[in-house]
Amino acid sequence: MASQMTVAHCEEMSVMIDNFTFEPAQLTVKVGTTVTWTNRDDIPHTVVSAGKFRSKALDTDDQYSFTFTSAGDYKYFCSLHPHMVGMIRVE
Ligand SMILES: [Cu+2]
Repeated sequence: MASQMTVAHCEEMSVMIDNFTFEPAQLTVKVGTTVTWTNRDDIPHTVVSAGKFRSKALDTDDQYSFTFTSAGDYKYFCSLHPHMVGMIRVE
């Protein structure tokens, strides 16, 4: 549908961590999608959603993947820099 916004229909999506920012900061995916975060910064970051998922500290070019199996809004942040926030909307 032309009027739809950034709804992703593929089953693998990527979020880049760059310059203390999750890019894109908000992502809408379908149930069953695997999202992979890649740290492009030269300092460590984490990807943490309270009670949902938690990565280890990601060094440069490290990746973390999580498969979303139920719908909802998954707010997440970097536990090392809590001002870094993002959200995955699963529908
Ligand atoms: Cu961080």
